Amino acid sequence: MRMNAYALAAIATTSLIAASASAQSHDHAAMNHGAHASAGGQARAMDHSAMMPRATPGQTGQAVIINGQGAEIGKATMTQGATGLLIKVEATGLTPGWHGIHIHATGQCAAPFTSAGAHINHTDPKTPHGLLNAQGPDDGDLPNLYAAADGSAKAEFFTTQARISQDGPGQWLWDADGSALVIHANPDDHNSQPIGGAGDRVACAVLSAN
Ligand SMILES: [Cu+2]
Repeated sequence: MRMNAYALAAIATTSLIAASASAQSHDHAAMNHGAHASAGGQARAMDHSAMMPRATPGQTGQAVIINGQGAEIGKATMTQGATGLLIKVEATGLTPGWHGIHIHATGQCAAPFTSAGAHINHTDPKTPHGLLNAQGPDDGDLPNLYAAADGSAKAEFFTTQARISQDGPGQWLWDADGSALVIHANPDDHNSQPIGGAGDRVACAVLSAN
């Protein structure tokens, strides 16, 4: 009997609260929203400063893209954002279709561009290649670049794993030996090792302070 009485009392109390909340739902919603937004904003700001360094946005850089014969076929324009780097690619003379494009570790573009080294990947332990790899990606990974039937390609990429500013998130591309943006012959499957089956290096741009 006592258990039942307590249970009934608990239900009655719950119902009362529910009814009260329902009757004042409009005011409560407004109050909760304001409180939530304030607390949420503070929490996000704290998470950012604790987990991800922010860059001062606005710094820019340009790089010339050359093909395997050393001819200029386009340019890459980099703009630093607070949380990552925007890379705008404009190129011509590519074979139509998808092409893997990555940031490589060394700022040297001597054909066949092996001089550009492997992908920037300075995390410890190093992560495998692939934006869609369960253990990846590595820091140099980007989505594929698409060249139209006339061989021209225009795209913007944004990566949080690289920067041109001295401080900020990701690898600093303008370090002592620079870095390189490399376009491959084939699309990157974003998963397999070491470069997602992207094949030969067909174009390259030296990334360094200018
Ligand atoms: Cu590559």
